[in-house]
Parts: sequence; structure tokens; C-alpha cells
Amino acid sequence: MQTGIVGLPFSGKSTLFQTLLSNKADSAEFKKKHLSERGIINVYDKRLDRLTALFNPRSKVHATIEYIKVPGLDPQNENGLSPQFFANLKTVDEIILVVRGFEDEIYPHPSGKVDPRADIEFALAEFLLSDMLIVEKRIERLEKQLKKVRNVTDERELQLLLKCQKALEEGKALRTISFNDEELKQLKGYQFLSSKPRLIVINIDESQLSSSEEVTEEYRDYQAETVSVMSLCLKIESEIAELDEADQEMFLEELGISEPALYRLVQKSYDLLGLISFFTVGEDECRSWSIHRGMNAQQAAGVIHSDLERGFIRADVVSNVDLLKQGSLAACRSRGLLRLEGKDYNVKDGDVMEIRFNV
Ligand SMILES: Nc1nc2c(ncn2[C@@H]2O[C@H](COP(=O)(O)OP(=O)(O)OP(=O)(O)O)[C@@H](O)[C@H]2O)c(=O)[nH]1
Ligand SMILES: [Mg+2]
Repeated sequence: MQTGIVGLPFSGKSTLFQTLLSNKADSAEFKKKHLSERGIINVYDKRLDRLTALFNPRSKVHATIEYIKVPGLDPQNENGLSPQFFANLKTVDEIILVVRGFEDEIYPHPSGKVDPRADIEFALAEFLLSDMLIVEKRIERLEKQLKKVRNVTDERELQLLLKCQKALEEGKALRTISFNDEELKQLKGYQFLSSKPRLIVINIDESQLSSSEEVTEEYRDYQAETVSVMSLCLKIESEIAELDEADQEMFLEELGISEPALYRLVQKSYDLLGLISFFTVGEDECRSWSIHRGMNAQQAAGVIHSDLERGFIRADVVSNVDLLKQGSLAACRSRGLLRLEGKDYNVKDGDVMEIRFNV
């Protein structure tokens, strides 16, 4: 699963990327961070921290997410955005759009004025346009083909693309249009930008720090189309990330916040990807695993190891809340909170599981 970071020049893409990388999963790679345009990042999860405190295991392993920086969203490009930009963006599963809200004379805004709404409109219009061009080209080819030989498959695809075209011409993101399962499957191959989950991040000025909620509220009208909007000050976030743990706590307290806003960003992007976490616990290792929302216990077991999926018998399941409250698996068992679930059990976010299997 990949999340692409885009934004106009001097919007804060690199600041976001570097700050995210300070929580890089593979710390040996850390030194190379300035060379890299992609990085695998630990997903912050307080629940995992609490479970780790309870079990005191030899190792703690986070679920991870891959972020890549996709440069090239620049309204000043005379020939429009490059095909390479769109080609790179097509392969990501989710888009984070960093939008500049801060003033800084040394780094002038490319259009000369800080105007988040204008930048959002520009980016969203480019995404729609890119989809529209793909749709048009494909429709043209299908119509040509159908003139030669009629066939049901092409006919059906044409109908679907006409439906997309109509929506796009009305300025609607494909994400806001309802499609049935078969249509969705067919659409996947096109990797349309306006059908991907998108998170708009307004990079606010330090002076707006205490009114970040109000700023987010100003852009509420984008919520339906783009799925999510949040505002944070990346400059402050990057300063927080540079501190060691004790100083971090003090700084957060001074700012009057309980955790870095960056954590929320990571959680939100995780959420938008349709991912949830379950945990495995023990003295050896406490670990969070990512699965797609809706996966059953057997499929989730397969994320740990294919043997566990193949030889799946049952799963012992307890919510992390109950486990943390009771203090041990034995206590959960004796109070009937640890349940034995079969392969069809729909795994919930925050479940702690132990898989029984036989191969
Ligand atoms: N005042 C202020 N400055 C910021 C903030 N976020 C980023 N900057 C500064 O703005 C400048 C541009 O930020 P970058 O993260 O390099 O932006 P970018 O989008 O990667 O820019 P390009 O790669 O050049 O397109 C840097 O000097 C940052 O330190 C912020 O929230 N407030
Ligand atoms: Mg940069």
C-alpha cells in the first residue's frame, strides 16, 4: 500500500516527508533519508504502546505504511503538468495533497499569493482532467472497435466509461459516484486519480496553531469529494520530531496538545486506505498487523504467515481494551472475555488474536 505526497512548490512536501521519515521502520536506512523519495514508516498506535508496556516483550513491531513523494504539481509549468507526474501518481493507492497556508517571504508562493482554496481547486481540476483524457481516449478506441465487431464486453465497458465521462464533465470526482462491484472491478485497472482516497493537508502558519480546527472547518465543503481535510503546522511538527522523547513531552505540554498532529495524519491516511489493525501479543513480541477492513480471521491469519491461513483451526480473540483492563490473557479467559472464533469471524480494529493452526 502506497501513499503519494503531492503539492505545489514550497508547500511543505519535503518537510512532511522528512518528518514522517523520523519514524522510519528501518532505522539502518535512516541515514540515507535525504537521498530517498520513498520511505516505509511506522504507524503510530497508542494501543500497541500500552500492550507493549503490559507484556514487556523483547520486541515491538509496528504496522507500516509506504509514503512516496511525487514532485511536479506546478501551475507555472508552461506546458502543463508532465506525463511523468501522472504516471507516478497513478500507481499510488492514496494521495496526500499538501496545501500551503503559511506566509514566508523567502519562499514565495509560485502564484505570488497564499491561497489554499485556489491551490486545492487547481490540483483537483488537474486530477479530473487527467481522468477525463483517459476516458475520452478509451471511449474513442472502443467505439472504433465496436464498429468493426460488436461484443458484449466492449459494450459494457463503453457504457461504464460514458457514465464516468458524464460525471467528470459535471466536475464530479469518480469517488463520489456509486458503482456496483463489477464496475468497480473494471475501473480498478484505470487507476483514475479522482477515484483514489485523498487527504488534503493544509500546512498552516505557526500563528494559526491554536485555530487549526477552525481552519479545517473552513474547508469542510471538500470533505465529501476528497474524503478528508486536516490542518497542521508542518514546521512545528518537524521541530517536535527532532526532539528526544522527554523534550517532546515538555514541548507538547507547552503547546497544550497531547500528541503530535502528525500522528493523526498517519492514522487518517491509514484509515483512508481502508486498513485496520489487529495485534499479536506475548513475551517475545508485541506486534500490530494491517489488514483490509472486512477481512475474516482466516485471511488475517494469512497476513502473519501463509501456513497459519492454510492450517487455520480457530482464533482466540479479545479486544485490546478488555485485555488492557484485565491485565492478562488468563484473566480475560476466566471472565469469558477471550472468545474462540471460527474462520469466518470478521476481524475488528483493535482485536488481539492468537491463531490456532495445524499444518
Ligand atoms: N513558516 C513556515 N514555513 C514552513 C512551513 N512548512 C514548511 N515551511 C518552509 O517552507 C519551505 C519550503 O518547504 P518544503 O518542505 O521544502 O516544500 P516543498 O513542497 O518540498 O518544496 P519544493 O520541493 O521546492 O517544491 C522550507 O523552507 C520550509 O522550512 C510552515 O508550516 N511554516
Ligand atoms: Mg521538496
